Amino acid sequence: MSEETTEMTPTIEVNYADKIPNNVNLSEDRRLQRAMEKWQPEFIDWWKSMGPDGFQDADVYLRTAVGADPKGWAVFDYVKMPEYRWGILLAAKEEGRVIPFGKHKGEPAWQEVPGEYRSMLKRLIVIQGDTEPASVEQQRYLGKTCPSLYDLRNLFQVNVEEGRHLWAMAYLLQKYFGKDGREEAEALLNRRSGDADKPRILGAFNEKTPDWLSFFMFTFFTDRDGKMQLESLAQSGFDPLARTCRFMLTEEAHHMFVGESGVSRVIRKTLERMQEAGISDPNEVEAVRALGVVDLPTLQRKVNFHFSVTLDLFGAEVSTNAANAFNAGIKGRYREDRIEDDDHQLLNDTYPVLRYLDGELKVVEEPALNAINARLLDDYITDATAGVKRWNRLFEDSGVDFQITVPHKAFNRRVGEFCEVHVDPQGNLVSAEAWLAKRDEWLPTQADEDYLLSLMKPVTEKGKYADWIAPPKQGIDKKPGDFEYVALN
Ligand code: BYC
Ligand code: FE
Ligand code: FE
Repeated sequence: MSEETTEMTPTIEVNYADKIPNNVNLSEDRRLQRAMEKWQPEFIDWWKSMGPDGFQDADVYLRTAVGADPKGWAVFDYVKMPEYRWGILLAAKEEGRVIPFGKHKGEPAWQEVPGEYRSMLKRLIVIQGDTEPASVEQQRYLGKTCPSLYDLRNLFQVNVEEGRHLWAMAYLLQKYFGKDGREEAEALLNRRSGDADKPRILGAFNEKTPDWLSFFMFTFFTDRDGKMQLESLAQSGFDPLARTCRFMLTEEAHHMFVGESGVSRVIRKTLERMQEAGISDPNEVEAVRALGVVDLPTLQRKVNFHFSVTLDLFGAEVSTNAANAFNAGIKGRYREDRIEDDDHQLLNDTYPVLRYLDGELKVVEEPALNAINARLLDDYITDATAGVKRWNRLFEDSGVDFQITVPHKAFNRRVGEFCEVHVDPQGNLVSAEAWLAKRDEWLPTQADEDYLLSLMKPVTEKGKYADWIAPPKQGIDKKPGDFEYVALN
């Protein structure tokens, strides 16, 4: 498996001489520059108090985006995280770009915020921006139990890039939304993941990420929502948003790589130990746990949890918010520019949506505009399922009869069409009692979590890995196995 690459390679000329690295001519916009320079120390305060706990002085082998060469936009070097060159990076402007969908389709893309869509646009940018620091907060304590320096470095790479994604949204708010944009940019630094009084906006971003398997599942499943949402926003008729998201997508690929390869390594280690011990039945959980590796039923429950919680991030399947955003040309569909079988306005189209109606789950043709979220959700499920299939190849020839499955889309939902009903992972409606009776088979239990936490012993020796996870097949930046990815001072 190699790192996912996106086809959109940005051309950037980054000005690293400025206090804030940027490719948006920041020094020519004094008002914005002042606003960003005021926000910067507040961001650093937030980073130091809510970012990775305990590693702020460590030298971390990180990549930073530089230069204009499309193939070589990243340089790797040792950096102390608070000194990371966060900045404002947009993908290159496409001359003559037009709005690709909705009722303004074909009109020149907006370079300024269209007044009538101001509040809608601001809301979407705020929601996107809110997830970025939230994930850093959720992952704050993971460094203390890292399975290796390689993994520690990947965690921190993801964290600094989510920090940069926050910068990206703070830039849009401060440049294009005046005083209330500046207030929203501050509020992004003031909400806290999981806080009862000032929680992050979306559900999944208030959950805990207490162990490394959760981290890998999160980056595989939840960062993939980031990919889908950013791809949709990258189509926006509001050009600065489109260009910002396009650049963010180049960073997102690495996050999903960390998740996919992380879970793969967990599976490989479990299979290796099971084979050595002569265990072929995945349901011999106690025997497998005695080997000090993650048992496969627990892995499946983790998949069920992270998948279903992430599906909630798509909002209601049938949504007028989403219809309005599409019609306005603000938020498109997944890779709208590659959809060839409709007119990108959808006034007369329908889309099949699974709904809960008259006591049953059934597919209903809905007006396509109202089904924008449902379609993105389906696209997400396709994308995530392909990744799960790659995991399942690991079981072939292992002698262990097991396959990971993603649960039905109605399973364990809190938002949208299925939030009121109880559905099993196969998609059958069940009673509340039946659901509760099976809950511990389907979703991680406290005992599962306790077991996972018992495995989380830090390994910080160069080239060494915790016993529950296989080493990666390749180093980062082609570094050898014993490379010191993080120098703990
Ligand atoms: N939790 O019509 P509805 C990422 C609210 S991940 C709480 O159902 P809509 C990342 C909704 O706000 C990508 N509330 O949904 C990953 C609305 O409230 P108001 C993040 C929710 O608006 C890993 C009401 O319910 N980016 O980048 O069509 C690490 C009815 O709304 C939830 C985005 O999401 C929920 N789950 O769609 C780091 C893109 N769902 O306004 C980063 C921007 C819905 O009536 N956001 N509600 O008070 C959007 O496009 C949309 O806001 C949503 C919701 C897709 C989230
Ligand atoms: Fe992000
Ligand atoms: Fe991400």
